[in-house]
Amino acid sequence: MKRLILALDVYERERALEIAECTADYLWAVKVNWPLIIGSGLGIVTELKQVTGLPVIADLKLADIPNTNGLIARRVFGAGADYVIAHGFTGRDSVKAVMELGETIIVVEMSHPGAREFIQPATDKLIELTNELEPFGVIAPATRPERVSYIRSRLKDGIKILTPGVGAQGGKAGEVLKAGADYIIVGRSIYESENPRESARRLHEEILGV
Ligand code: NUP
Repeated sequence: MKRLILALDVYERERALEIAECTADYLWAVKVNWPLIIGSGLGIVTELKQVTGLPVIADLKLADIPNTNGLIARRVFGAGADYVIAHGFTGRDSVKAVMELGETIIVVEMSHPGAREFIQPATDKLIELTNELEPFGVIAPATRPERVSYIRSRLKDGIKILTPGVGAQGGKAGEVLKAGADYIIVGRSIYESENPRESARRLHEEILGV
């Protein structure tokens, strides 16, 4: 089973397409974030889908009023994104505006140290919101497997857990999958490595071994 998501945080179109193509065999999906969209334009979403045949997740972490969230999400889904990531802290109306347009992933806890300041104290409420709205999935921190277990224990069955933070941020694929993650999101450990295909293959093997 494929459970690896490539975080393609490069600016250049050519490089992005090259890395996506050579790692696609080991991926469940490709995630694009602001760096790639700013560097290459929204059309990269469509191109990545064509080149890899994989789902594309647009990690825009939308955090605006419902109207603006909707204006952005409409264009991004229109470009072919299969999933859009939105913050939950802006409230149900803002999240619903994205969910009305397509499959949504809600951030319930982030992976960096600063997430402890404001986001982690709100995680329980963000889980409640998620259980009420039933989106495709949530973002939870691979850097804190114990938090992934906690989030899993509170989240309704069927809602997927996607975890960034493996590799460059210190998280371990095996640990976070055992803690209850459905997918791991990996960027720098793949796209900055000398051989991205080999790095993706190794992570895929590790996933299969769990
Ligand atoms: O909490 C989060 N942490 C995180 O790293 C939520 C995210 N969406 N991400 C994203 O995952 C981050 O913006 C980057 O695109 C990717 C992790 O990349 P890397 O640390 O593996 O290079």
